[in-house]
Order: sequence, then C-alpha cells, then structure tokens
Amino acid sequence: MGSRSDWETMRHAAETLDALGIPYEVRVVSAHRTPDLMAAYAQSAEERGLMVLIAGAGGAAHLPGMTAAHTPLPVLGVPVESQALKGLDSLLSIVQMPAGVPVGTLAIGRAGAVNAALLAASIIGLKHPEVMERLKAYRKAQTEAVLAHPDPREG
Ligand code: RP5
Repeated sequence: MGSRSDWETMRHAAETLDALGIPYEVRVVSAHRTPDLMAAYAQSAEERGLMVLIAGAGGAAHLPGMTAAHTPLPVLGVPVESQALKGLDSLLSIVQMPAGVPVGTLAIGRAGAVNAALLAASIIGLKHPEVMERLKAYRKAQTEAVLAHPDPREG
C-alpha cells in the first residue's frame, strides 16, 4: 500500500487472506515517496516466489500501475477512499491504464480490498488446489449465512 494510512482499508484484504490460509506479506511502498523501493519490490517479486500483488493506494494512485510496469505478475489495484474526492480519484487513477500494462481494478474501499484477496485466491487456486477448495468453502459459508437470515429485522 502507498501509505500507513491505507492500512485501515487494506487490512480487510489481509484478514480475508488469513481466512483463506494464504501466506502473504504486508508493505508500505509508495510510488511517490519511495519510488526506488517500489521498483525494486516489483522487480524482485516474481523471483521471490510471490504470485499476485495487491496494490492499494489513494488520491493520485500511481502505485498499482507503476508496480504493474515492473512485473509480469498479476497486479490487483484497490482504490483507497480519499478525503477530498471519496476515492473517485483513486479509482480513475488505477483503472485507466493504457493498453499493454493491465491492473485488475477492484471497487473503492473495503469491498475492493476483500475482493482483491478473493480474486488473488482464485488465481493462486489454479496452481494450488487446496486454496481453491478453501475459496469454495468460503463462498459456500457466505451463501449459507445469507440463506440462514432472510429477515433483516432479526438480530
Ligand atoms: C497515497 O496518498 C496513499 O496511497 C494514500 O492513500 C494517500 C495519502 O497518504 P498519506 O498522506 O495519508 O500518507 O499515496
């Protein structure tokens, strides 16, 4: 993520990865404040064995796109909600990549962070069947939880 201030959003990705038993690392790597670290992190990700990068940033959110420019790994971008523009700036900064360097862009905020983790699980699950099975179980539990409480007035 681009800043420690993004953690309140990005922790939802981490918690979802925890729930799925997927190992991961958490780093603040800023495209603007630590550009050399960002390049080094992205360039070394594949050889270090990482499979997917989830990049969350807000405002002029260059982190996901610049990360994608430095790695062939799938990069999932999470637009963090900004104070001034409520994350619309983040969303447009991340989603409007030029043809040739894709970033899989998720929703603004918590939903995007959770879904980035779930999408990462789908990708990782193609190579690791145990992850795919845990993802299926997560989805099944989610369905059952909705079906078990059809009346929103219930506690
Ligand atoms: C972006 O600027 C970060 O991703 C963060 O969302 C935003 C604000 O950062 P701070 O000023 O809170 O560190 O680079």
